Amino acid sequence: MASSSALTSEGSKKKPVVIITIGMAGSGKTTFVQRINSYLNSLSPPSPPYKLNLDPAVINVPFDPNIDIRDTIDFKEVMKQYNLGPNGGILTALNLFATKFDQVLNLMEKRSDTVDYMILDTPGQIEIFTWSASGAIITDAVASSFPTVVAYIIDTPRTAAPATFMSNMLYACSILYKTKLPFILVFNKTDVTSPEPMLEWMRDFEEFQKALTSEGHRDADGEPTYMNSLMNSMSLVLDEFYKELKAVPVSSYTGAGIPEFFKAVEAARQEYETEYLPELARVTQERASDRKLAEKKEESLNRFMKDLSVDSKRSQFEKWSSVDEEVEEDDYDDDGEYIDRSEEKGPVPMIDIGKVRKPGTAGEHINWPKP
Ligand SMILES: Nc1nc2c(ncn2[C@@H]2O[C@H](COP(=O)(O)OP(=O)(O)OP(=O)(O)O)[C@@H](O)[C@H]2O)c(=O)[nH]1
Ligand SMILES: [Mg+2]
Repeated sequence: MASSSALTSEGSKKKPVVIITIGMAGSGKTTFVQRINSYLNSLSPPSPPYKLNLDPAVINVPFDPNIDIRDTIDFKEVMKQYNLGPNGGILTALNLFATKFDQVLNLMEKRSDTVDYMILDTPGQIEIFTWSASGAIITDAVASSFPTVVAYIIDTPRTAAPATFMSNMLYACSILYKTKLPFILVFNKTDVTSPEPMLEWMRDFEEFQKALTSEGHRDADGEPTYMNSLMNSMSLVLDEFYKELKAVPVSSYTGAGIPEFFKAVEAARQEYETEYLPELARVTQERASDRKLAEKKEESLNRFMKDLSVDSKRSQFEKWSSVDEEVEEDDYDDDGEYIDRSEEKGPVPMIDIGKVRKPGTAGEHINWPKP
């Protein structure tokens, strides 16, 4: 049942928000989905989400998915049949699933009146979803039908070092620019490691510089190494990126931070409506006018080709008809017999030599070669 916050100003039901969980292998995506699922079920009134498992290789799913890729595709069979390794198998399974995604979207549309959230759990290997055609197809299809937000799950304990933090952020940055969707950085596993230093690095560029320096990226002369310079420059780029983002610390184990995560999701819904949707409409219109222009070009080209062929037919015809006219009076021979020219090939101008030789005609004085 839809909660009151899920109603539009006209009192009708708002579309559910789709949360796509993406993150490095083992960052806690599946556990996070399970945690938000139990949180939504514990609300009063409960708001059970619609859950999709897109990981074909997972053995145990702790939540009960409404749609499970494993029901339609046997990932081990895909590996066998296509002679693939585990990652190729997962990628091919996802590609096969994407070909039927219109049906999945129909099922989601059917349930959209009864749920407030739809959650997608993605495969462990992040690049399989983020850099594959099928990942893009699924993301674009969902985002063009529902308000959609990417929850980028960060393994906080494994991201505590400045270098790993930066590479994780660069990855997040690339996904943000690829999907252009509202983006939430979810610092998971905060029960193990506090994300505070990392949040400080995001707020204050100089703090990150300090952390880099204390890591000791200096050469024998005490000068920063090329690695340090590279990281310094990249951190400047990322500084811009951080301004676009909301970061929420959570623990999928204890449930800490989950209500804050849903506040960020509500803000992301607004962002989707004010920024993503108009951009989507603009791109769609641009594509439609590009298509119209291409159609118009093709149409005028076709017309031109048609005219050209009509012209060439006409000129052929005129050639023939002028010849006909020319020989009209010569269609009969001297004995009044009709000359059968059916064996003549093509519009070769025909001259009745016999006639021009006749005395008193135009060719009277011509010296015709004697046979
Ligand atoms: N301490 C702690 N451990 C967590 C938390 N969330 C997940 N884990 C553990 O992290 C490990 C990986 O969790 P998963 O939920 O399977 O991670 P995943 O990102 O779905 O993994 P793949 O799908 O294989 O990439 C498991 O051992 C979890 O128990 C958390 O908030 N705190
Ligand atoms: Mg998982």
